[in-house]
Amino acid sequence: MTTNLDQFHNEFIIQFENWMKSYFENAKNNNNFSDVLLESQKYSLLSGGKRFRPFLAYLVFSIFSDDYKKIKNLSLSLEMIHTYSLIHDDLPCMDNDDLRRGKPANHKVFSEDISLLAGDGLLTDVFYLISTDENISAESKVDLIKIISEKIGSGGMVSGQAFDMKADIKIGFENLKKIHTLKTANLIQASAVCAAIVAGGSPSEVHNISEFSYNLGMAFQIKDDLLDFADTKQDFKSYLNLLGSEKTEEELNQHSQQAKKNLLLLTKKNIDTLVELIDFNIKRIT
Ligand code: GRG
Repeated sequence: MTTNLDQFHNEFIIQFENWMKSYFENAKNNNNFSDVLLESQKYSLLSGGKRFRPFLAYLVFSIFSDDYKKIKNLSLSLEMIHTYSLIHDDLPCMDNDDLRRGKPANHKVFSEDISLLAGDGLLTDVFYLISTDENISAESKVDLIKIISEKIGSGGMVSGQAFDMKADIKIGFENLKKIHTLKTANLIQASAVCAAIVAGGSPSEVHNISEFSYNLGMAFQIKDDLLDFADTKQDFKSYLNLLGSEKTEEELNQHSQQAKKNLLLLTKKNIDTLVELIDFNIKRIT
């Protein structure tokens, strides 16, 4: 059976692939772009991710507006930030992973220097894309730049990674929750909040979307822990290790239920796809 969520996903994928294509065409026409840098960025951006963050932005936007060109640059930016974080996360000085999505990690195909620069470029280009977006207001641009830099910068995702790198076996639940919040929930929350702002949501709507997406972001990471555990069973920086499987499932359900309650506070009627996304996360297998 095709669900509402499937329909939105099909529409989104078509739009997103077109947006990505035009992004790369523009980049290729810029003589200052290094070919190998662009190839390295392309390799990771086009290597089969779920596109969860831009899809969430698309769904949030859709409850307010259908003028999707307004979230083109935001959607690309969210996937570029996610991709930069994965390229850097796989580097030998970080998690030292040879594989990503079943394929050689970026630094295994290109070299460490190019991978590092590919990530730096993706992150920096986000701020160019947003600040030069002709479809959104100057006020929204400033809001987006503020939210994104706050959520993924030194007080956000980057410190989440630093805490993660320095964590030891005595980590404790509260510290792990903080790492999960900063490393994962923050970007998911920024994706939804920025989409609501671009769509013209009121301050109270943006607030509800923020609460919803924090809970969805935590549920996403807890589900990730459950999937990783099924794979490797050995990471001490995992809810499974600290809480056991029953309590971890409970945490997943609690955050998912709370996310649904946050959505119900929105006066918008068409929230079903976001509710379906919460359920999709609970059941996903990758
Ligand atoms: C500044 C050196 C430096 C690093 C940046 C690397 C980093 C900060 C942060 C790491 C962020 C990270 C790897 C978080 C984990 C989040 C997570 C659950 C990733 C997997 O996301 P999915 O499942 O992946 O959406 P796909 O493959 O579907 O795109």
